[in-house]
Amino acid sequence: MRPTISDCADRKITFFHAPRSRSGGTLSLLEELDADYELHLLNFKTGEQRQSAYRAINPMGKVPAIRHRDALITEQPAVFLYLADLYAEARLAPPMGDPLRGPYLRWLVYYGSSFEPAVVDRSSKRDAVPPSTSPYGTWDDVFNTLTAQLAQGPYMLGERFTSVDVLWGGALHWMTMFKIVQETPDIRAYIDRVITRPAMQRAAAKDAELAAQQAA
Ligand SMILES: N[C@@H](CCC(=O)N[C@@H](CS)C(=O)NCC(=O)O)C(=O)O
Repeated sequence: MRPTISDCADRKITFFHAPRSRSGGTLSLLEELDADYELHLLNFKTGEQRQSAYRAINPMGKVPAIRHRDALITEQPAVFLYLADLYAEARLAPPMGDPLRGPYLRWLVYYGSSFEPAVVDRSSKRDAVPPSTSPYGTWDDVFNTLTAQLAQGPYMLGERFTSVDVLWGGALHWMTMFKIVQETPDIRAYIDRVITRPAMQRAAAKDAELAAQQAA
């Protein structure tokens, strides 16, 4: 049998992270996976992410980004897919052939391709484009699709906790905190279920420590 990526001994990645940013979700996932990584910290306050040294790594000047061997992976859904497959033994990614693989891909990609664009449009009070030309349709479509899925709980894919929940639970946590997304009882219960996990708590404490270090 050909070796898979998970058989490879060399699974250490470089993680490009800025405290208190979207890359906090990846920090949580790395903690859930008990992954081996080297941290490359960026200081948003000094605009380090927009300077040439980091642009040479990620031309978008954004985090999260990870590097594994010669490959750079950006975009949260891709980063989550890559890491959860790389550390498959943590069982946060239903494998190929598992009936949950399709829904798993769907909900990770939906987050980046529909949900975030909808949230950003809504929070910046942009004029909506016609639903048929928008990547997500309408905010109501997006929100109702999410709440209908969560109502089936306890996790996005039902009984099984996956990396999808690390992404969605963490994002809904900050989005409801900043009142960008409306908090319903199901959403609140879901967030609490996810963020109280020991690994999620450890990641939050690490992120706070890194933020404090940068502020000092
Ligand atoms: N499409 C990207 C978005 C990443 C993103 O917007 N990251 C923000 C962090 S909150 C960032 O790096 N902002 C710094 C900047 O643009 O200067 C993804 O899904 O990962």
